[in-house]
Amino acid sequence: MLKGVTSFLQYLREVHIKELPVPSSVKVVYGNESADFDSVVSALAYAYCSFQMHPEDPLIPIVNIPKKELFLRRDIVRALERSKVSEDLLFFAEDLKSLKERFGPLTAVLVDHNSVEATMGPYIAAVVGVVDHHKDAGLHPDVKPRVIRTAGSCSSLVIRYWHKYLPVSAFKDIGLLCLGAGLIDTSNFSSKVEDPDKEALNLYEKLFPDLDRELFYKQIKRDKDDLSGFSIENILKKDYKQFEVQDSGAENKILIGISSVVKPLSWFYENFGGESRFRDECVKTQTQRMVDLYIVMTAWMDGGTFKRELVILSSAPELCQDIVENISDTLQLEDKSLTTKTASSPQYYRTFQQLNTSASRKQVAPCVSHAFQNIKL
Ligand SMILES: [Mn+2]
Repeated sequence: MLKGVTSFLQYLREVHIKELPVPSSVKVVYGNESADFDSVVSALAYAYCSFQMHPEDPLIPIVNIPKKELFLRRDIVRALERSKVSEDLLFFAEDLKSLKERFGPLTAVLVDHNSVEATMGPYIAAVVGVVDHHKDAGLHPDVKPRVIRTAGSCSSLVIRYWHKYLPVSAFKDIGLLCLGAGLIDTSNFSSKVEDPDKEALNLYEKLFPDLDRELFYKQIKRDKDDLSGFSIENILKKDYKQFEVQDSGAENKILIGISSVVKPLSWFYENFGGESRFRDECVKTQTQRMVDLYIVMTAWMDGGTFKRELVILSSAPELCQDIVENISDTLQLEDKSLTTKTASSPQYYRTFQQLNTSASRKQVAPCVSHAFQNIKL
């Protein structure tokens, strides 16, 4: 029996894929399009654990971004280094495409999301399992596993699911990466902690009794917040999700994009030549992504206080105005825009302090969708 994440990935590349007949229904597991720490690690952990139970039927874990974009996620890059997992062994978006081209449409387990994103539609023939902590879209009712519930980190749900079948020792080589996801998602198990997170933490404590958790958390957090040398464009690209929303009559639909960033707007203004430059970059992203509504969510610690801001822009000012009115109460938005819309600028662009700091993108995305569905067009 092969041991370790590296051996597992090497086996997939050098044996499994080479021996598969063409065509085959290749099985993959992947996280959501933001490809954040939780998504990447949940996919890797799910595949690794599954392989220990069913070595005859491996799943290929996919990091759902082009390989050249991984460098933007320093928390992931450095955590992989610490766990001695080489980037070159991982499978990325381009590998997913070539797997499909070679073997035919793929079968997938979804982690850290529970419906196939539009961009993935052409590659995935069937979903065969879901483990997630986002709002349940009610799809894939009969798959096994189908674990969709609240948890600080999806990695905790993956750990909990496989711990039903595998002994503690089976998690040794993947545990540190999963702990990293748990630490990031729950701020060192101090917020959004649910039972699955507690159970996962219990396992990590057995695996790594001597680990200084606080120190480890600080290290990962520092890596995540380290944006030195990145352009605004790259920072906005680093943690991005988009989704389409239909109104209740299914007559109109809009595409919404949300970037999450770990620095306040003032940091962008200071480091990148002022407010207008930041605004221009947001407009550029919105145009390039071809989204009707583009949102930037900032989240950071101001001294000891956790703060959030929300930037919202659109080339459809009236629609945007209506949506903002609709979400304002729930998110407790306080307008702090420096510039106002002028007759010459058809663009809606506003910045807000989001006083409801407990609402992360997980809550803001459904809130905005709901607002659009409520608007009388
Ligand atoms: Mn997650």
